[in-house]
Amino acid sequence: IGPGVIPTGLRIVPHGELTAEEKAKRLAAYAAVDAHVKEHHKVLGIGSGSTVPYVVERLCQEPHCKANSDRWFVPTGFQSKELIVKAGLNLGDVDQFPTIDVTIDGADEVDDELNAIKGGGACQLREKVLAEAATHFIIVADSRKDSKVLGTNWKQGVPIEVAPFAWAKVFVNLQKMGCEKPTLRMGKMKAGPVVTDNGNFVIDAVFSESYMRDPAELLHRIKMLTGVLEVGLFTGMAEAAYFGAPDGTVTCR
Ligand code: ABF
Repeated sequence: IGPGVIPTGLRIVPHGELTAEEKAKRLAAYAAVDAHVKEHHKVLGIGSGSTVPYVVERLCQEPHCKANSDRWFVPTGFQSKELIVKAGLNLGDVDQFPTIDVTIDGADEVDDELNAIKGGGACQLREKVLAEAATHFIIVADSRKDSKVLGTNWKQGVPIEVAPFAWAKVFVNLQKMGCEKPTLRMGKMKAGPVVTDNGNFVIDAVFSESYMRDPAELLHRIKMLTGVLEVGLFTGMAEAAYFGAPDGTVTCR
């Protein structure tokens, strides 16, 4: 590390022999890059989570991706910004590139119709902006994320980014709406709430299966609550999802 370079401790991908789970993530990421990133794509959205580093790893294997080329990379948050910088790629932002060719991102759960729960990493607002800005939005995940109905495997609830001064009001709104268990997400030391890259709080809202079966309607209802900035339900956005499995296979839907 040279002068002026801040060590964040963030690695692009884990060192050493990968676990079966990590290999599954890498398979999904490589398959998505190979199928959807074309040489003429000049602006790529880079998502968050532990699967996306393998997307960056694969992109770095392509000579036309490296810095000084005319390809730009737009991050969904602090982690992906670090990935881009550490990989030596051109860092861009959505205000420079409001239209993105391809965004590749992880997910917490994906249903049969490619609706997804996202925001376990508290980046759902920027993730949704980059998904919506993209001509092609692609999800990469390991096979545990693949389910028929959202909420089957991801028990933490729907992540909702809220303005800090409005969190308690939104909390009560969610209870009245039928949310079984809203929780203000706290930091690891429980000393205070998690604060997003945008300076907001996150409420994780558990809804019963009857609500989760219609994620577009649920999204609409939550989004109407004043103080809600974004909801981690991504409905009708993904063009494809890649699921890597520990047996070395990849399923694309
Ligand atoms: C982001 O990272 C989030 O929307 C989601 O919460 C999480 C998935 O991470 P991982 O790939 O580590 O499961 O994509």
